[in-house]
Amino acid sequence: MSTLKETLFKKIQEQRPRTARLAKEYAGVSLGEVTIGQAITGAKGVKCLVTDISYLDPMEGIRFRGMTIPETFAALPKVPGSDYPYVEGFWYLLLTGDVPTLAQAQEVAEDWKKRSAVPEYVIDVLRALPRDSHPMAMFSASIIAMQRDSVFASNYAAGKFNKMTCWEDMYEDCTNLMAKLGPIGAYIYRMKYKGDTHIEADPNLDMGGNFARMMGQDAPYDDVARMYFILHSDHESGNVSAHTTHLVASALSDAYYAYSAGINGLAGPLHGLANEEVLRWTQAFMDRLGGEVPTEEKLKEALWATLNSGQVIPGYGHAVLRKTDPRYSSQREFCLKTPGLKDYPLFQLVKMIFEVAPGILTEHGKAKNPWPNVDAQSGVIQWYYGVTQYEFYTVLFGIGRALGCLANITWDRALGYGIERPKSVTTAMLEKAAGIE
Ligand code: NMX
Ligand code: MLT
Repeated sequence: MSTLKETLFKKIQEQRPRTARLAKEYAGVSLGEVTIGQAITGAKGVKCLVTDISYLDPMEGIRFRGMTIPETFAALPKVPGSDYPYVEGFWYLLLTGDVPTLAQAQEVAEDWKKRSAVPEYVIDVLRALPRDSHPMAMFSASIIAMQRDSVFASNYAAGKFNKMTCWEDMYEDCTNLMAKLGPIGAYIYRMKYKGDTHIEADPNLDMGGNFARMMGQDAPYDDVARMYFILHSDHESGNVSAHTTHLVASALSDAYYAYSAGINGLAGPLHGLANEEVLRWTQAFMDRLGGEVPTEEKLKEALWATLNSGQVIPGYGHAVLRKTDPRYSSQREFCLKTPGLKDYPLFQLVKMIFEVAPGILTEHGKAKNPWPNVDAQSGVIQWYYGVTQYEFYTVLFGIGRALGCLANITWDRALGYGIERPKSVTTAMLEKAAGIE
């Protein structure tokens, strides 16, 4: 049986001539124009990034290596005794484009276990931070602290940089990081919210199982973790966390510099922090109603009040999607099929918002997409299983998002993508292009 790294190398060798041919013979082919609007409002729709790891169709939603979310969950080998796949097998899929066998997924799981110990100095860094630091700041700090262990940076400093083989160092860094992020997230959680008590990993468990264990959560939280990490993994390359990671890595910065920067982008309320904001919003609203599920009228009033105060409705809208996010639908299905959760008041409210908010956003007339995104549905599941500290939710997103970001920067090195450097123009140049005197 070939290892993941051997299979990846084979795929890289197959892919390189395709990329080289496009860059050499077709570099001048246009992929479209850039408008003034795109230059001012965040380059939305500008086609200037390349990835084969996932693709986002505005109407269909995400496909991982060509597979929809239900197809991905169905195809991947499952953890024994669970209906959910190995996160490690999903990493294999993202990196190679092949669905692994059970044995291949388990081999990755064993490899991650060997790499999963969190260095003592990371614990020291976390403990030195004020305990009320945001968990995303703690998460980012722990990643950047590990830069001293970068295989890529150390070989580069030793003069061993080679364009054709440097992907291997990136692969080592990314795998080391991937194996440690779950334990680091769980450490932060228990340090901040569980009286600084900690639980050791169990060598018999997979990544999702160990994350649940180290969080102090019983089954089925292991399945929730597996589902979460896979659903949040990748959303093609233009989203803030993936793009930031890619951008920073394009300077030949190593995976630690790149992903801690990606995490900093994920921490913004328009991006990953929206899952925290959704829970903040719904909880504050429920509190005002004394914990009762509101009437539709009261809900409409609250949504309008949010909009009229100039705030966004968190968890709704999207830069690319123009329909309900299939990651939202997947988590909604999880809630609907889970006894207890199905009738849980907070889920009832989330369901009600889904029925009401798109109509209000349409009437409001600003958002191009009135439908819910992944963040509108993720917090309620955590809350139900007792993870009620909603400022922690974006860390969960960040553990999952690493799968996509780190698979992408491994391929960036393998294909030798260039340092990113778009051109800026001045306002006067825009006015001239617009024909404004
Ligand atoms: N509530 C109120 N207004 C909205 C919303 C919303 N949910 N979504 C978009 N708008 C407004 C937006 O602020 C903008 O207003 P203005 O012209 O005054 O600047 C206008 O509608 C046009 O924005 P769009 O082109 O539809 O959206 P854009 O692509 O700029 O931004 C989001 C996309 C996702 C940042 C935006 O929809 C939003 O702020 N949503 C709420 C926050 C959220 O859920 N973020 C999570 C995204 C997913 N993730 O996990 O990263
Ligand atoms: C994501 O998962 O990154 C978000 O949905 C935002 C995006 O795709 O732009």
